Amino acid sequence: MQLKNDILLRVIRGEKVERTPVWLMRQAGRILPEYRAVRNSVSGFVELAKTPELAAEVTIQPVDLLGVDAAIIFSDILVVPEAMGLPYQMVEKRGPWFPETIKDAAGIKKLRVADPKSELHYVLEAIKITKKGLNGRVPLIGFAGAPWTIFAYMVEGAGSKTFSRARAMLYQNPELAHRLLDMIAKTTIKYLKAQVEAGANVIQVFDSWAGILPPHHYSEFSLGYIRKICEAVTEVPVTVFAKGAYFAMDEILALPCDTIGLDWNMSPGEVCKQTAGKKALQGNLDPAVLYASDEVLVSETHQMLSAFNGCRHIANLGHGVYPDTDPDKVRLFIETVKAYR
Ligand code: 1CP
Repeated sequence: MQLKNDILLRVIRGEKVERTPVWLMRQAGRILPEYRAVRNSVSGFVELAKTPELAAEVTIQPVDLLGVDAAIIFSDILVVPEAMGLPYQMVEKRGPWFPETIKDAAGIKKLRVADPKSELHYVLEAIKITKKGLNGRVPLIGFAGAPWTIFAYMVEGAGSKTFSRARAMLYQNPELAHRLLDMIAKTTIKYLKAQVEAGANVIQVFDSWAGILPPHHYSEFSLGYIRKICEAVTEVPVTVFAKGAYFAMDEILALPCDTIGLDWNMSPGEVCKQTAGKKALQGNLDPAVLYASDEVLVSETHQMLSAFNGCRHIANLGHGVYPDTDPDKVRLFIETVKAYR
């Protein structure tokens, strides 16, 4: 189907655009009272994500209520470990928790490379329903975690400031770590290809915990697997968002992907020069700017937009929108981007 608003895709393809496209990481859910209402009608996040009609409804909400230029499918990166045989729970106000974690070869032996058409059918169904509901209004972004970030949760068992157990395995048993990373990467490739087949127009790979690795480990245990994903998913453009990985920017820019996501510690001007127009850049406003006065919010947004001047830019935050952000501040951010020339 022909998209009515394809400005995001045009920037990615390197075509001329009349303004900067804009969407927000973690825009589906979190901040909208309309999301809360749907979320409260079920037992929790997992039931919501596994009910395709409802997942589609909350995916479309920010398009109607905020005016963003793309939708992102409502799901989580942790559906992948579950599909491989390691289930998670979402603990209210605490985040994800895995009753079992991967400690040794015996743990890996119990896992499988998942078949997304059966184990992740609910996400694919949600994508199909979302596409119908969007009716071509904006593109739909599919996503997955980068293998390193998924590995970190599977070994650690929950969110962590240090992910010290996950990082310990890289020193104690690198061969085992590679075996697990390889299984995650294989599952992720099948899963992303299935998302594209179901209707995703763009794919984003979230390496949320890139920044906790030393550079040599980041090259060895993360980038190689992201590269495999980029090489395999050729049907639609791929965005790589590696939070905190400014130390690896040269290698990230050399990936066969279309767009690079920047967090707010990264310098748009420098990366812009380095890309030399070969890739689109996405980001990178500090999400805390959305707590500022309207005046400061507008001026910070203008500053961010001008820092990307001269390169192909998709406006976004440098990480997910914080849950206690006022939706009116989000609207002001979006309006400011759309009005900027
Ligand atoms: O954009 C959207 O809101 C769509 C849905 C979405 C996405 C893209 C959710 C729903 N999660 C994600 C990605 C995700 N999940 C990432 C990558 C992006 C990022 O870095 O923010 C990560 C690291 C997770 C893992 C996760 N899931 C966390 C973080 C835990 C930690 O280590 O600190 C948490 C708190 C969740 C729960 C979750 N995921 C999504 C929602 C709506 C929620 C809240 C659960 C609830 O409503 O009870």
